[in-house]
Amino acid sequence: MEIGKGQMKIFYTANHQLHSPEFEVFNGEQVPHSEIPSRVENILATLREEEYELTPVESVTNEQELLNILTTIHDPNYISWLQSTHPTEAIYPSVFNFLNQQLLHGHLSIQWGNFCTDMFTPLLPNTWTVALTTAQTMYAAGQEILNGQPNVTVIGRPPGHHAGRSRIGGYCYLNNAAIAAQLLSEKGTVAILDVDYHHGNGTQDIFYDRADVLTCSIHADPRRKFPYFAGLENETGVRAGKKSNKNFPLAAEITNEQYQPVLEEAIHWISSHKPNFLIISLGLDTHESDPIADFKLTTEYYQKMARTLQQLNLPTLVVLEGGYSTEAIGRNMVSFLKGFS
Ligand code: SP5
Ligand code: ZN
Repeated sequence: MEIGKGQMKIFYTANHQLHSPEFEVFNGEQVPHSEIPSRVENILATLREEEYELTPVESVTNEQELLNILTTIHDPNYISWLQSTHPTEAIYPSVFNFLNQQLLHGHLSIQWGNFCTDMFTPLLPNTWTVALTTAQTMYAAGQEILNGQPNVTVIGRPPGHHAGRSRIGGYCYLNNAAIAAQLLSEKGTVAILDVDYHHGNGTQDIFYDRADVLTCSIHADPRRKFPYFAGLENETGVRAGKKSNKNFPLAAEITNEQYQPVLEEAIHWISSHKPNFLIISLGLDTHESDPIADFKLTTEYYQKMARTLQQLNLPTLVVLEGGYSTEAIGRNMVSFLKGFS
């Protein structure tokens, strides 16, 4: 099936620049943050040059439905805390609450430690507003798919796939892919394929005990790279979700030629479960130029990746996750989208 530009709908978040973390903390040191507004700005500029039509999502118009979805996929305590907390400066966690099941109070940096797993993911004054707009964008994209649009792409920030049910991290706050998956799961089985360089641990966590949303991730081996504590092959799901999760951890410096057969195996696994909808968590941090990752995929390869994904012949929602080369990210996104046209 050939999909022209006209049949491809691209949404973006208009206010994403309001969430702009300055630094992350690694081993006690402040280093410049990687998940910055110029990532999405570079993509939007490149798409405009290529004359793609872009639809902005300016405001949250379905707040109640959104909150219903968000409190299904995330811990309601986390969502209500995020919604009702209004920090006036960047909050980094100081203590992580692994000691008890109670929610700890005190300074916001203590409260953030109830829900956060790392020091890469600060809570900023506008994080909730921006994350909720991206959530709205995912909701709109899911509705487009339900209305028969064959391919919808969402260019938004912050990313989502490291946000789990009640523990978030890795630059992510609300799990964007999971929002659309939850919406689509009311009408059929959903498969989420995560091709970000990093394991989609949050997405895996949210759907780990469910059969109606399959989760599959191709990523750097977590024994070597973030998120470190999830992403191995033997994580296959529990209870109703048994065998509904599949992980492909890979070595460093993977080339196009080495990636392609893994992608085909992932597609084979997905198609054997006969899903009705496909969601792609598209991280462009697998590119050879990425400053925080070490795969060797080329710009041209993303076109082949998209063509390969079309073998599944499913309504497909693509959502941006990582990708930190602010030079190459736009070209890589265009290459991917060309694979659909
Ligand atoms: C969505 C996504 O791709 N999240 C990835 C989070 C990975 N964080 C690991 C942080 C270690 C790298 N720090 C180097 C920062 C240089 N600016
Ligand atoms: Zn990533």
